[in-house]
Amino acid sequence: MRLSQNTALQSAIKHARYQREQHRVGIVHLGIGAFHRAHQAWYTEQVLAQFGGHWRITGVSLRSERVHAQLAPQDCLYTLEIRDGAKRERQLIGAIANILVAPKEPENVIAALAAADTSVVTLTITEKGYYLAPSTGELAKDHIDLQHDREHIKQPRTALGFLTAAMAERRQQQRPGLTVISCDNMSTNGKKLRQALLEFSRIIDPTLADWIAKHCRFPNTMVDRIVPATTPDDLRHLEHELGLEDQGAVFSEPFSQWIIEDNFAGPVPQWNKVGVQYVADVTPFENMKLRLLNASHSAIAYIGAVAGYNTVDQVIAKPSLHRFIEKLMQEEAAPTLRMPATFDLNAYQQNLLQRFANSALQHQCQQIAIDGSQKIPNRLFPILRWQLQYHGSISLTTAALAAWVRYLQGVDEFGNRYSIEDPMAAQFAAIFKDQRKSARTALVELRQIETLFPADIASNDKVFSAIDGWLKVYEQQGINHAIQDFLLTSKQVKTDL
Ligand code: CS2
Repeated sequence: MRLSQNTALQSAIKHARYQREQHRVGIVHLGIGAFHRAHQAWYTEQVLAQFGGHWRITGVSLRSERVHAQLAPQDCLYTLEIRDGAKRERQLIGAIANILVAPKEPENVIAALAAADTSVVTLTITEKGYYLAPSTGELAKDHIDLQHDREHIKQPRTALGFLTAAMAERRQQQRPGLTVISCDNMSTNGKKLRQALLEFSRIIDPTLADWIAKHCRFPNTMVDRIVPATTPDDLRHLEHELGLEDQGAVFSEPFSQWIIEDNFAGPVPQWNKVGVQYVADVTPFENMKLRLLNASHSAIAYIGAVAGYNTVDQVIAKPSLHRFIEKLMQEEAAPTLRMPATFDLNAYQQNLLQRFANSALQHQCQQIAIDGSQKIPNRLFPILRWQLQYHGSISLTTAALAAWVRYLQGVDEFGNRYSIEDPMAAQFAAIFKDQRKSARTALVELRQIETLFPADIASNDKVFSAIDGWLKVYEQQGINHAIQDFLLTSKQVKTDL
């Protein structure tokens, strides 16, 4: 039997006792994946249960019908299972009211965004959904998707196109502007979204861009919760436990954090009453999360994928790799941060190591490894820049970058092949076409790609000779031994100093 409004009531699963249909939609979410369901929708569920309000969510899939097929047949109800070691906690989430599949019904998406009840839009569209060149931060106006939207603004494909079309409608209907909240892992995500949207809408209609600038707000945010992709095994297991089939279930860790810049265009849910922080400046928290959590994640993912580990917890269970990640955080990433005086940055790092060790999550290295060209500029480059500026160490950051370059070869140290998912995959494939080409030779070619490395980094010989040095030892000894050796010798270097 499938989970639904009717079957849920008879099941043992914990659910909030509010009448779903009495709450109208006030939020439209673009890019509804597992993360949204375990994070923003979970916070919103608590607001609905405790404070009410018209804050249910219309979820929009910008590409596939998958989430619609998962949720629509079960009245958009789903289970959030929180996993901590052997502990499991399950909660039914009812905050999502309906799911729209953008390519099939673009006009309904525009109508939802333009609706009088809608005052908040949230987005998880991943870094590439903003169409900002990673190396320059400029809008890729001529990208084929944006070109399409410029020509067919009433049937757009991208989040920028949908927002532009909806804002035109709102202006025409004399409706208020929206609070548009980016929940993607980019530094100053709100500012970037604003810039991308203003630039794009200006091409369509300069007066519309002015209207958006005047009436809408784009708070910067820091979002955090580790939510691995759901697997068929997870669903089978849950069905066994619930006695109900739930195709929309999501699985996450207990930890959750959401910090939003206090910068709203109109009403927003009382998320601040259920654990969300509204602050004047999110930047220190964003940087902290990107440079400690996400940078470590990327390092773990590339080292792990190359050295033949499947999951984050397997990597972190190896003492030398645990130490390596700890050192990357302590010695290279943390010094670049400026946190409020009362904030315990050390405790934050130790907590991250514990979160990474959560073996119940089964967070795949290959999942985190996706889209490196988009993620690395937000995670590792800022650390490099700071360390270069202050003549600090870049050894560990370049070790992580080298692992990424080695990963792009598409084959692990045991000869197992895997595919590279990245908007720049075609360029990488061209470089690695000759399977005998070493990662060191490829590095020279990668360095020439202007859209990949920003000019200040591309021109820095120190950075590239450090990456090259790592690739050489990875080739000679394998990544595990190379890191072990480094940890032994760096200890000596430190005492020598
Ligand atoms: C991860 C993030 O896949 C990735 O790139 O680093 O999704 C990470 O799990 C979240 O940002 C945690 O909040």
